[in-house]
This record gives sequence, structure tokens and C-alpha cells, in this order.
Amino acid sequence: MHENLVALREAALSELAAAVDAEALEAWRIKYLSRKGGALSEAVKALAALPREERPVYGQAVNAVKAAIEAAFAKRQEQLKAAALEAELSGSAIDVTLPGRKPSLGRLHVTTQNLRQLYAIFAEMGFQVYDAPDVETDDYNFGLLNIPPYHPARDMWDTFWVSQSATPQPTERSLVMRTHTSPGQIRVMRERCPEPIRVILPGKCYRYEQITARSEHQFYQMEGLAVGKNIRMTDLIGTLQQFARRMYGAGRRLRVRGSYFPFTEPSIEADMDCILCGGKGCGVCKYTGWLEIAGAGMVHPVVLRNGGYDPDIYSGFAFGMGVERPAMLKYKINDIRYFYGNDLRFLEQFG
Ligand code: FA5
Repeated sequence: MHENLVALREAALSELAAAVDAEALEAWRIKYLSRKGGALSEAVKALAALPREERPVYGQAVNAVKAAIEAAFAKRQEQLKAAALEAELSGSAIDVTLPGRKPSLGRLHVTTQNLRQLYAIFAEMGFQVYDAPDVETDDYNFGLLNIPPYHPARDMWDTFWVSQSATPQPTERSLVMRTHTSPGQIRVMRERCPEPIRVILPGKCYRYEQITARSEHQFYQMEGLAVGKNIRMTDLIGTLQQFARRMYGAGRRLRVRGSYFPFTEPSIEADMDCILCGGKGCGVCKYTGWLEIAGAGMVHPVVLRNGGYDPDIYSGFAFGMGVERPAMLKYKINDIRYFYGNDLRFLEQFG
């Protein structure tokens, strides 16, 4: 091999071994491998000045040197890359002893928590959850529940009417935001008749009402309905008593008073002894010793018939209770508007 090629190869390889970082490696590449002015290119150019018969041998030798120093360059490049990575990893190791950032977890709304507690208690007594619509026809919300047009009982449930036309008329009164969960009674009866029924019907209700610390224009109710043969008032009272004890503590006492609802006959209001004073009388129970927990009664024969059940064969009980007002008692919340105010200071206190 030509002496100049041997010298070139040796110099290139020893300088390559001495290149310890990317910058030195790049300088080496330009010096030896660059097309313009690189030592190897210059050695190739020298070919032209040689006598014709020497050229093949020289050509082969130059190619061998080129392959050797290119391979050495690729190898050195890999070595330096690996060394740089190693240095970076060991220099910036993660400190696993640092405390992590606390993720901010959401939580269930206090109403949802209460509803779930109600579902669990009634599930133990064999009640399924039945979903009924928020927007009802006038018939389901009133008529089929034994509240015909112009009946004075409609005044108890003044509400919002829903228009289906682009130019709503005040007289248009066929669709309504339900004022109570009771219309679901008719829906479930018509769907299940003549099977026996044991369901709860939770959901939002809407009333055209002045908003105060105790009254919202939207609130939750939970209806209960049992229909079958030989269902009696004592079944209703036993169910409500069991509910009061599971929800508010063993030993809770229940009392019933006569009341009036167009869709139950007879109708009752169920009260339990005050959870704060135990019946002695305090500000929460207005010094009566009792707190109202539900309106209830035996399903009216007209309502049973509207649901498809023959009232001579079947009977049933129904009850309806609020969700926010009992929660207000339980957690001593003094204003119902907090439930819908989206104030985190309130919401974060639950759960
Ligand atoms: C009813 O709505 C009857 N449908 C209940 C019923 C069902 C009786 C089945 C018999 C058989 P009432 O209007 O009393 O009844 O409402 C029931 C509960 O809903 C109340 O006790 C109260 O807890 C809640 N409630 C009523 N109006 C509001 C309001 N504006 N804001 C918050 N809660 C309310």
C-alpha cells in the first residue's frame, strides 16, 4: 500500500480515538471525510496523477482505507452517544423521595349521596328503581292521578308549562315539567300490569314557586309504590318505619296523621321523632318533637284503574318524600339554595 495511505489511516484512527465529545467528532469528520477538502477526498484525487498501471492497486487501497475509517467513525459515534446518555441519566436521577402532587379528586354531590343511600335502604326491602320522565303530559301529572282540570288541588302544584310551538300561547297546556314524581306511578303500573309492583321512583321535580330558604323551584323527590293483592296500610307504615330507622338511626319512632292527596285514599303524613332533640322539642322541629318525612296513603281506586289494575282485586300503597329537605335536617343546612349554588365551599363539606 502507498505510504501516504498508511499514514492517513493511522493518523485518522488515532485522532478518532482521541475525540471525546460530539464537537471533536464533528471536527474529525470534516477533516477526514468531508467531500470538499477532506483528507480522504484528497487521497482519491491523487489517483489521477498516477501512471495508468498503478491506478487499480491504488484505487483498491484507497477504498479499503475509506471503509476502515468510515466503520471506525460509525463505531465511535455510537460509543460517544451511549456515553452521553449514560452521563445524562446519572446526572439527573429522579428523586423518588420528593412528595408527589396531590391529584384533585371530584366527589359526589350531597344530593346524589343521599339518593344512593335511599336506593340501598329500599333495595334491601325489595324495591327496584324505576326511571320516569321529567317532562310529562298534563294527563299523567294531574288527570290520571285523579286531579281533573280546574280541580282546586292543582293550586298545590303550580308549575312550568312546556310549549312545542315556535310562538307559545299562554293557553297551551299539554306538556308540563313534572311537579312531583307521582306520575311515574301510572307509567310503571301501565307497563307492569297485572304483575305485582314494588318500586321507588326518584327524580327532579319543578314548581312555579317562590324561592326561599326552604323552597326551590327545582328539587328532588322520591316516590315509592307497591301494588299487589292484600296490600294494607300496615304494610305502608311498616315500610316507612323501617326506612326511618335505617336512615336516621335505630329506635326512631313513627307517627301518622290523616292528610289529603287526590291520588291516595286514605291519605296520611308520616312523621318521625326529631333527630336532634329525640322528641323533646327544639328549634328544628319547631318545638313539636316531630319531623315530617313523607306524604303517603293507599293508592286511590281511580288511580289503580287508570294504571290498569282492578281495585276490587288489587290494592297498593304509595309515598312521596323530598330529598333536599331531609338532607337539610340531617346535616343542619339552613338554606336549600346551597344545593344548587355550585359553591365549592359548601360542596366540599360532603364526602
Ligand atoms: C307530593 O308531591 C306528593 N306527590 C307526595 C305523595 C306521593 C303523597 C305519593 C302521597 C302518595 P308534597 O307536595 O307534599 O307531596 O311534596 C312532597 C315533598 O317534596 C315535601 O315534603 C318536600 O320534602 C318536597 N318539596 C315539595 N316542594 C318543595 C320545594 N319547593 N322545594 C324543596 N322541596 C320540596
